[in-house]
Amino acid sequence: MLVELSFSQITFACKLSTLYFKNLTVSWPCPARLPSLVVLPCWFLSMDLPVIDLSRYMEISARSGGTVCSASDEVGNAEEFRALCAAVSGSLRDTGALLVKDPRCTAEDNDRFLDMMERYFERSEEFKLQQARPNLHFQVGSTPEGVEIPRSLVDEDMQARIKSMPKEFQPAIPSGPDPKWRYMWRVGPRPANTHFKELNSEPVIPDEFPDWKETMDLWGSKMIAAIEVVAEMAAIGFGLDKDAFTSLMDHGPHLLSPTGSDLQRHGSLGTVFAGYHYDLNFLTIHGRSRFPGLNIWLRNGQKMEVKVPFGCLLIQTGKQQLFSNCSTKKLKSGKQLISAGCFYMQLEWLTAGECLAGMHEVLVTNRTLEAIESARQQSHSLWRVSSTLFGHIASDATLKPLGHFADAPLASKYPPICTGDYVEKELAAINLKG
Ligand SMILES: O=C(O)CCC(=O)C(=O)O
Ligand SMILES: [Fe+2]
Repeated sequence: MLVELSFSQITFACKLSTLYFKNLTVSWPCPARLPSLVVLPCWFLSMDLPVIDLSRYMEISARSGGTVCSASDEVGNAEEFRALCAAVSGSLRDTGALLVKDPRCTAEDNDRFLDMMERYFERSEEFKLQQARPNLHFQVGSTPEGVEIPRSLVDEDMQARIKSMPKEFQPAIPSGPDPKWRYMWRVGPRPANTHFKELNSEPVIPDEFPDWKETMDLWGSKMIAAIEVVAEMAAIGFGLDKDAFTSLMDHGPHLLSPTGSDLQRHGSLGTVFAGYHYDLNFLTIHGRSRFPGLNIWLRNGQKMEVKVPFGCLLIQTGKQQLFSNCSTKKLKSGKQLISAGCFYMQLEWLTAGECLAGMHEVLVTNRTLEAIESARQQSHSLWRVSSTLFGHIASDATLKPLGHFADAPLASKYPPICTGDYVEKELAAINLKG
């Protein structure tokens, strides 16, 4: 089977694969030599996502005192630096996802976190309900199964879009709320003053888990450190100031948010743990899960089963990313927005050429079944735990078109919005805020 790729897709794919396979030397083909439309086998599109090693960026950045690409930089380094940043922003824009390697986020730390969360989710429902905080919109502590409603169940526009997709790329249609538990652990400093107290509440620590705080903070802070580097690289790649995103993330309500799915009870092929949705935050990072099942959709509409290579982290764009690029309609005063459908369409329209929120779902696939079988044989836990962290923009910060995006012809139609207002509306839409 053959597919047609546009010139820009080819150029970008060549850049990524060159970066990936040539260990980040910058030697992709001269665009002028590529024909304007090329026909390639479809495996080309279904190749694994590129892996960006963050350590090179960190090294070059540290050597140049943070003022990278200045005249004093070695030319080769400056080129490599720019290429790395362009690969990050390009992948986020074109696929909504990115694989990174960060030497600070070790497999040992990830395993320690997974081990503890398996022990937690294996506890009784009664125990876990003690940590639920519905009055705080479940933004700290546990969220029981059957509470979170996937966007695709309530958003008519999204449903129409799903129906219009080619059959092989359509997501599984959930029939009700997600049968997954979750734990929300707030990571990083909280703001001294905020209009959004529920979004920035004290963390909840379950009894009988003496290592809880240390384990969660260790893994959570490492994941945030990785997201911050990606956010810097993306900003540079998009032609914005290096700190354009990270300054807005400062004191954000970042949440280490592992999901916990009971594969003994919900382990049959096709069971949907997290129905087709986008994440409402800025950037999401996923460490390892011991059970596969995450599907993502690329910008071209293609569905891809994610295989995160050992030691790598998956980054996905969330909705706030889009706001940062293109802003939105006014919310503070009224109801007019996040009747999600129209909102989604506006963003899609506005960001043609820029980022889209990464759509994804989690379900029991054949590979999940194989992992269940193997876990059974080795008497390992049958709870599927995700190593998910939601990186947020600070609740009291304003989302608006940044830098040159403010000069986009349509920017004036989209006035600034307070992040906390936006988050609360989105939480209401997925049944987490009453
Ligand atoms: O369980 C997972 O692997 C990811 C779940 C997810 O998409 C989410 O928590 O938003
Ligand atoms: Fe998600």
